[in-house]
Amino acid sequence: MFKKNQTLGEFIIEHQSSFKYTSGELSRLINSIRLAAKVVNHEVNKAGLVDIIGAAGDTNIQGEDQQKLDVYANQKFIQTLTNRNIVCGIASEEEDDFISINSQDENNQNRYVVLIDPLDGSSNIDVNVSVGTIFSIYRRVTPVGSPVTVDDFLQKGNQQVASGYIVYGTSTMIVYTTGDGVNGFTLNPAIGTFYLSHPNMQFPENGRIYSVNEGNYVQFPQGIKNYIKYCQKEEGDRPYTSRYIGSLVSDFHRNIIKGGIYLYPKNAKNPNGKLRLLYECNPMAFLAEQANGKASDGFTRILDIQPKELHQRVPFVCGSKNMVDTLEQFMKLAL
Ligand code: AHM
Ligand code: MG
Repeated sequence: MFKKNQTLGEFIIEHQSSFKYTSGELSRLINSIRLAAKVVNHEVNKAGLVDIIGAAGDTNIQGEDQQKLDVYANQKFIQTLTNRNIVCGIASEEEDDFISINSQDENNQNRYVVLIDPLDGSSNIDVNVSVGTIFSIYRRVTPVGSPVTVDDFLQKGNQQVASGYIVYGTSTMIVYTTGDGVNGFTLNPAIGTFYLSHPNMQFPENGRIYSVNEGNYVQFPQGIKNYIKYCQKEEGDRPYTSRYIGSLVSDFHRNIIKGGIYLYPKNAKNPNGKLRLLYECNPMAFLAEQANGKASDGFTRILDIQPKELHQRVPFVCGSKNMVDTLEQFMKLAL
């Protein structure tokens, strides 16, 4: 069924018919993301060479400094999706509000909205550590041909039709799902083509890696503290190994391949956690479930949370199924 070394372009065409709404619109949309990813990749790779890194001077809605490459990636993804007239709306972690596309044009029959974190983990750029792009795609809920509203974006994660990430690492990869498993494609930079390199990716059911910013330990909820102590205890296959890149995409990517759990719990500075439900947690949760893994806020399935606002944050735990199950048991016991 999977042809290794198949190009992403070929794969998209071949698998188009397995998607339940087969108008080709979603395929064209994923193709546009592929194109923007290549452009952003080129720029990310140059970051160490030219004087492009450093804060652009702006702050985003969360009050964080924006790096220049964040701004660049944000513009590229928005431009590509807008110019190709492929979506009816875009929401970005770097924009205060959602963008309605061609809202005046009644002939705009586009049915999809995209939510994007254009460059996640951007504090890693100027130290040459991998960063990523995360995207999430929904069908609009308001009538086709009318301007999009916030309701088109505030959908539960279980309504996603596709999600994925691009990791700009030692190799650049696109990993995505349209609800039929997870596949990974690696860029051959010499010819600018993504090839199927990781067909049918699956989280191992058990893992031995835990990824968390332990600097925040004293502020974590008791259940998280107890779970971390459990990971460190010498017993059975433990202690587990601690690995934390501080780039969600890269930490997730390692854990899906090797087996592990990623945690970003609430702490004093971030009482609702740090990560954004719509731009980071939902797309990663959809990928995790499609790859036999699990994603939770410690108690509840991420994909079942009803979003209330675009930039909502949520505690996030994601990874190998049995590890997330155990974490949830610790959370319940500590209540
Ligand atoms: P960002 O969207 O501002 O880049 O923040 C998200 C990133 C994640 O990629 C990463 O896992 C986390 O923030 C790291 O946060 P911290 O430095 O607090 O550990
Ligand atoms: Mg982010």
